[in-house]
Amino acid sequence: MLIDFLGIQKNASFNGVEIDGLLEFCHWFMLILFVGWGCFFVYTLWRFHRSRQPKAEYFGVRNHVSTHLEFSVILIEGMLLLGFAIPLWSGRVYSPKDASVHVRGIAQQFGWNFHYPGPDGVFGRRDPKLISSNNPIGLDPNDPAGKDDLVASNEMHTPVGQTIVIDLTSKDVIHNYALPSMRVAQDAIPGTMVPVWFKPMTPGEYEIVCGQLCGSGHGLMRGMLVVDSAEDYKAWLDERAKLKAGAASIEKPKAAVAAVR
Ligand SMILES: [Cu+2]
Repeated sequence: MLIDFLGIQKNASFNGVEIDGLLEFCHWFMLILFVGWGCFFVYTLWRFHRSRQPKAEYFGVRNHVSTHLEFSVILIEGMLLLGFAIPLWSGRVYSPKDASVHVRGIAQQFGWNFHYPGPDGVFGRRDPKLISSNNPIGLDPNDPAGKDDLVASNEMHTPVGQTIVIDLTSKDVIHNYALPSMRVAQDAIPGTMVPVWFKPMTPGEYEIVCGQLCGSGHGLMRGMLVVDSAEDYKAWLDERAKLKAGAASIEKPKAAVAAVR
């Protein structure tokens, strides 16, 4: 395949198959155009060299071959746009109804926080005033919906073969959630919540990078997407829930001691 030769990361998602198909087609089309117009250019250099054409020709081309060629190119480009690119784009911008995993991605200088709603499937309330080093997304501890929520930093897990929706936002400046192996890239903009979806095809670890120059640590703003089997994903969620329960039980005695003092 041509795009393998160009060094693009290998696709690991179902949604990426169609995107790669269009990329492949466009690159072949551009290669054919490049070679075609390149040959034409070399031909004109040879044909209109001063030894063959000592006097300038003021009337130019008299037949309509170039006009037909131009219209053919416009037609193919129009077909590419209307027949392939716009349908593909419209499929990317809707939020799928069959999503089995719904996550929130909260970007910050310079890292990623992933917020899972927990077994109840409801995201707990967040308040920017509650943000601290222990509570990077400002989750409200008094909201019952947030009791079972899980927050992971720079590590996102998903089950393989399921549709994943991630709502993106940012705590500070504009970042970009770029996941080349899933053929996903979406800006994370403060004050908005923008959904993006993908469907992982192959288990493994994939790099999440920031695709928007966001400050001095931009190059270090990397996360990891781990695509697990269904069992491994459940085990990871259970492990995170246990870690959260453990951290809460450490926090409580501390608070009690502080209250006594
Ligand atoms: Cu960034």
